[in-house]
Amino acid sequence: MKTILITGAAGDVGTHLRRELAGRYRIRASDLRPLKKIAQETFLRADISKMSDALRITKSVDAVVHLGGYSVEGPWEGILNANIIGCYNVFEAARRNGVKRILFPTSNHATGFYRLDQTIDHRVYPKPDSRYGVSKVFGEALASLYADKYGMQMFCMRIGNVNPVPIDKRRLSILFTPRDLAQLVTIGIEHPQIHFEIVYGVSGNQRSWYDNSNAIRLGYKPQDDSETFAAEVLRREQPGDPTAEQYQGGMFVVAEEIPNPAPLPKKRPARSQLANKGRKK
Ligand code: 15L
Repeated sequence: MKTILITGAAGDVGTHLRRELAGRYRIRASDLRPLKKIAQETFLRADISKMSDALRITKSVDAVVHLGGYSVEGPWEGILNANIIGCYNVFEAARRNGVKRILFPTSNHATGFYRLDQTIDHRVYPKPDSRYGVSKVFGEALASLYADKYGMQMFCMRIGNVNPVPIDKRRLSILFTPRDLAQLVTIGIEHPQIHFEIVYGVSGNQRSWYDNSNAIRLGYKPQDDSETFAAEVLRREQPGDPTAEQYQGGMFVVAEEIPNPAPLPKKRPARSQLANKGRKK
C-alpha cells in the first residue's frame, strides 16, 4: 500500500479527502492545527513555513498531496508565509527526500479573472483574481520547474468548490464533490505517465466554465453534476455584486479580504522582546 502525505489535512478539503481515501492508502496527515483522526492514519504536526518541518514530514512517502496553506484571500504576510514559502519548502523537501510525485491543489482563483462567458482549458495563461490566486499561480510555476528541471511528476488540480452540494449559483459551475475529488486525486497518484499536468478539479457540471479534456484524457469520469441542485439553488439566489458577477472568481475579484479568512499562525515574540521583558528602563 502506498504512503501518502496530506498537508493541511485538518481543513475541509483535507478532511473530505482523508475520509474518502481511508483504507486505500496509508495516510500521513500533517497540519499546524490539531487534527481529529479518521480511521488509521498518522498525524504529524508541522509548520511548513519552516524547512526543517517540511523535511521531517516528507520523508519516506510515495506521494504528497499539498493542501496546506491559506485557502482564501488574506493579508500578504499570511499568503507569503503559508502559500509561497510553505509551498517552496514542501516541494523542495520532497525533492531532497527523493519523493517523485506531488499533487498540488491549485485553485479556480488562479484563473478567476476570466469572464463567465469564456470557456477555458488547461492551456490558458493564468489570470489570478487575488493575492491568494497569485500564490496558486506561483505553485503551478514551481511545479512546472520541478518537473522540467528535476524530473518530478507534478499534478496540478485547479480546484473549484469542494462540497457535497453547491452552495450558490457560482458554485453550480465549480462544484467538486468529495467522491469526484477522491477519483481525481487517485488518478494523480496512480497514473503512470505524469510529467506536468494541469486539470480542473470540478465535477461533471453542465454549467462548467472549463474544457476539462486534459482530466478526461487521463481517465477522469466525474460521477456528479451540480444540475441536480440547480432549481433549488437558483430559487434561493439573491442579487450580488455586479462586478463580481461578471467573472469566474466571483467575490474574490472585488474583495480585498474574504470574511472569515483562515487564521494566521500565531507569531512567536521576537527574542529582543523576550529579553526586555520585566527590565526597568
Ligand atoms: C478556493 O480556492 C477556496 O480554497 C475555497 O475556500 C472556496 O472559496 C473556493 O475557492 C471557491 O471559489 O468557492
